[in-house]
Amino acid sequence: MANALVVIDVQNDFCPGGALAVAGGDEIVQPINAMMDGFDAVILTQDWHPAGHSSFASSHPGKGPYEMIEMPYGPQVLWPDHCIQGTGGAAFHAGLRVDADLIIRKGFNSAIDSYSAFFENDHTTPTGLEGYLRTRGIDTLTLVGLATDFCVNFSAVDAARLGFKVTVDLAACRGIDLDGSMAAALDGMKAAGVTLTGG
Ligand code: VGL
Ligand code: ZN
Repeated sequence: MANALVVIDVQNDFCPGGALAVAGGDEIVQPINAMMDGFDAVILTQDWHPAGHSSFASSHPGKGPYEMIEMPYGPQVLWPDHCIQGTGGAAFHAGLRVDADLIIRKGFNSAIDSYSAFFENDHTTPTGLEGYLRTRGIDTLTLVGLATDFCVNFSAVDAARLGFKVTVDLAACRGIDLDGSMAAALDGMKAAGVTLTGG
């Protein structure tokens, strides 16, 4: 069986100067590039929202960024407008190697957010990544990228639940940490059977 490096959302809007900047987000670019040759496959994910996406605070009059709302599929954090399809903010960091096997986009459905690379936030609608990995015989994943406590966390927990052997290399991740979300994410990943390294 084969392994893959899954690089989550290393995009300009999640790096310093971006719309939803993660502290130190750009520090992981070179370490991730250096890891890529050590895997059978490299997969990049790209957060890819239409303008007016339902996860944007600007789509909910009277609400501000980082407030919570109840969506049909559960609670949802409201974010600043970010990673709008085709904008510079949605582009990968200019230093990131993009000679990957697969680039998978997520969050393109206006009505639902998609933190995980595997399922939208209803935890049901698949992105297709599971099928891609299985048909390539990939059973072992290392996840890196942004943000540790949102898209990396949701992707890692889903992958473990699907039966993949999952490692998150925390040295090549950076987090947002909203109301204790970092500690909760680390606990949740451990409980799901994800191996955490580089912390
Ligand atoms: C992310 C918040 C909103 C992430 C994406 O990549 O972690 N976080 N959209
Ligand atoms: Zn997003």
